[in-house]
Amino acid sequence: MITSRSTYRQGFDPVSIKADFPILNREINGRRLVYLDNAATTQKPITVIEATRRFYTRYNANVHRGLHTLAEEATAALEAARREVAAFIGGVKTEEVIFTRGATESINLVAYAWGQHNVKAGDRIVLTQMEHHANLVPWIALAKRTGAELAYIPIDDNGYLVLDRLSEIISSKTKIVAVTHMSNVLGTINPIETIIEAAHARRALALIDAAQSMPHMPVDVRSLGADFVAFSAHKMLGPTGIGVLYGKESILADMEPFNYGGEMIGEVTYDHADWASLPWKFEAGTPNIAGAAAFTPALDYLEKLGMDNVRRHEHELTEYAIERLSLLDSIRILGPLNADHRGGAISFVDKDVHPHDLSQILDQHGVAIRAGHHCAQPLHRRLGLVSSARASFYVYNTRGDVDQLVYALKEARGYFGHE
Ligand code: 7TS
Repeated sequence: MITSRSTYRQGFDPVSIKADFPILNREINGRRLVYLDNAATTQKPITVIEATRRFYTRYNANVHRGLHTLAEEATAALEAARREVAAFIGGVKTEEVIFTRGATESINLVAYAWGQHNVKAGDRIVLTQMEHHANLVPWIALAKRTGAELAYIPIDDNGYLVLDRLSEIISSKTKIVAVTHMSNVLGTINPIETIIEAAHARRALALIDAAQSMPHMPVDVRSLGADFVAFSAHKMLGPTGIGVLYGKESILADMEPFNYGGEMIGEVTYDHADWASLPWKFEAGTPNIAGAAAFTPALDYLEKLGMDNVRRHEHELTEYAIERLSLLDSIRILGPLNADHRGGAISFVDKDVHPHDLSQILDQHGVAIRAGHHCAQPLHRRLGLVSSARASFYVYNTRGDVDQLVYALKEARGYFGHE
């Protein structure tokens, strides 16, 4: 049962939300599944699962090519998803919504299709010390190809960006500033408005990695003024294999394509081709039509809950989890301790038990968390760590889930002979 925006207090009930997610009925090792790996991927409500089934049982066909009923319905589903995304992210034009395989591909698209033609030797690419590899490695590769340099906005020991030297780091040589909105390790919500403004003051572009923010809080890309925004459907109740690159129309219009082939062309001869209009110029080949068809109900679900309510629920849960985890002396939480400044991805280390061991013992208690470097090796090194454990929340998580996490952490310590 989902509720309208206005009835948060009476209506936002994660227990009844749980009932919409069949997988959450599973038992793992004889315990109720407590799924706390939402920063990696979220579970899917029945409406998303049904939409996938409906696509393949009712109107599977290729898009933009056929004139038969199924082709028209499949095309309509793809374009309806695009309209829904455009509305969800703040009312942008559909020309500005490009479907990709996910946030990773969205960022690679910019690093190639924009970067290759706009970044040259001696230019600067600015990132932060807390980036996921998806918003790091494509830029390292671009810097290597072009001879550009990389510069990093540093973090402090509490997991906040240090902005003191921002106008120095974003120098006049800077061509793009690519920053995560919410860290997948620290949970930190970054002051991206300030960073976008600083980038624009130097005539640099700003790319926002919204893989962790778009699913968890209202994000209005138009009012932020970002030039590019990347995110993935699978982290926001939708299917895997589809994501979005938002780009300002004027910038996308000037860019060369990323991939070449069918679907993205205007007119082709044996020795010449020109490109389709936006957004199809960037969507070569058969797109993930089934994915788009199932992305729409995921966005519907979040819209009905209301993104303000989603944020409020996770804020409350994060506050509770930090409070409970802070009572465990052996645990060090990474990132801000104030839930106002962070999302619900909480990474931590136990002074005695390795994150992989924690994760395995927690699994014995039905609790799914992540252990490792979470695709942020340089950040872990900066924190003096190799790996960490991470619990991350979503709409269906409850205080009971946090209690089960804390209980299982204590059990894990006991298993290894610690108090
Ligand atoms: N950016 C951030 C901030 C992320 O957290 C992730 C995925 C990505 C980009 C890449 O998204 P993808 O859908 O293209 O893979 N983060 C994680 C994680 O923290 N654990 O597994 C995937």
